[in-house]
Order: sequence, then structure tokens, then C-alpha cells
Amino acid sequence: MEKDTSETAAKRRAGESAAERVEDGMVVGLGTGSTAACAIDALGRRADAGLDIRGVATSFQSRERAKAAGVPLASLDEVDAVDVAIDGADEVLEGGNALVKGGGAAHAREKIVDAFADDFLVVADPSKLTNALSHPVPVEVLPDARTTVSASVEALGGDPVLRAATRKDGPVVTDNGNLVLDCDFGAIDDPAGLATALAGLPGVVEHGLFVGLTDEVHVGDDDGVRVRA
Ligand code: ABF
Repeated sequence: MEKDTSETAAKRRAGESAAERVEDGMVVGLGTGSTAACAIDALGRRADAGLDIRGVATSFQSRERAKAAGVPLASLDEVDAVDVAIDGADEVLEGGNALVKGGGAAHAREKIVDAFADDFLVVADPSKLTNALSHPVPVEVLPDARTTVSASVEALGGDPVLRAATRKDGPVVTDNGNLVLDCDFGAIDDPAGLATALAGLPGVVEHGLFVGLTDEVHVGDDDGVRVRA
């Protein structure tokens, strides 16, 4: 079991706080990453206690976590609506509705589910908060488009790096069979403009800028949870 350091306790508090928002009968989008996993575990405990929910996973990882936690699952095409989605982030812009996501290479499915949800709750520890987004933006590309999208990203002022697998040779391959370019733009002055530019590049499946989608941010810390709209 993971040691409950200050950071893991903060993630756990954030996940539990967002999971408390879920009501009987709801369909819940299940995000990817260690903070979203805390929410999935909390939902599993609530399901064990009788809460009637169905989870829609955003990745292989979140589906496996939900199965282990005992959250009943449905696929996106089996539900009419997603009432609430709970997901983590790599960076959260303070005072603005923008995130960088995709550290887990799951941002394409995450964006589909998070954007479709009636309420999108972000869960984070304080290290994710920033006054200017500067985390490299993950861009999922069709394998054939790797070099053309890289050239276009450079023309937009970014530095694209093909994400490498950590435990074997070769690149990371997403759940959708694609590649990921981590694109460093330095400090991002205009997240909405960059999001539009990246989305318009042929061969881009999805990028990790989530602009204007967040309804609440649950930030756990050593003492409790701060929720901001
Ligand atoms: C996913 O997991 C990603 O979109 C984001 O990149 C990452 C956050 O992970 P963690 O909560 O482990 O920091 O939500």
C-alpha cells in the first residue's frame, strides 16, 4: 500500500471530496492518474455501502482501478448522459478555466468524457496549481502524422518531443494506438488560442489543453480540501 505522505494524503482528500458529490443513480466519468484513482477508490467504498452508480472509464488504467474498487462500469455508448466526471490534471491555472492534462497519455478519452459530463470536477494537490500554464502540452497524433505535426508545433513556437516508453524501447502508444508528442511552449499566454491552433492541425487526435471545461477544482492539502468553482 502506498505510504500516506503529505502529497498522497492531499490527493486522497481531493479524491474523496469530489466522490462525495456523487449521488444515487448517477453516471460518473472516471479519470486517470493517481488523484483520480483516490476518487475511484472512494466511489468503490460508497458503492459497497449501497450507492447505485455506473462509472465510465477514461482509460485502461481507470477501468482496471474501477474493477478492483468495485465500481460498476458502463461504456460511453451505453449511457445517455454523464452526470459528473472526476479527473486529475498536470497543471491547473489559478484564476482561469484552463488545465494541462495528458501526463498519462489518456487525454483524448478524458476530454470526450469530461466535456460531455454535466459537471466536471478536477482533483489535485497544491503542486498542480500555477499562475501561468507552462507544462509541456501532450498532443496525441496518428502515427503517420508524427513528423508533420512536429513541424507545425515548431512553427507555433513549441518544442515537440516524442514520448518514450519508460519500461521498454520505443514510444508510448496510447489506448487508441497513437503516439504522443510532449510540446513545450514555455509559459502559455493564450491557452484558448493555442488549443484552437493545435486542434486544427491535420493528424492531431487530441491535445491536453482543457479550456473552459472545469466546473469545480477540489484541492487537497495537509488540513483539508479547498473547493473552487
Ligand atoms: C490524468 O492523470 C492526466 O490527464 C493527468 O495528466 C494525470 C494526473 O495524474 P496525477 O493525479 O497522478 O498527478 O488525469
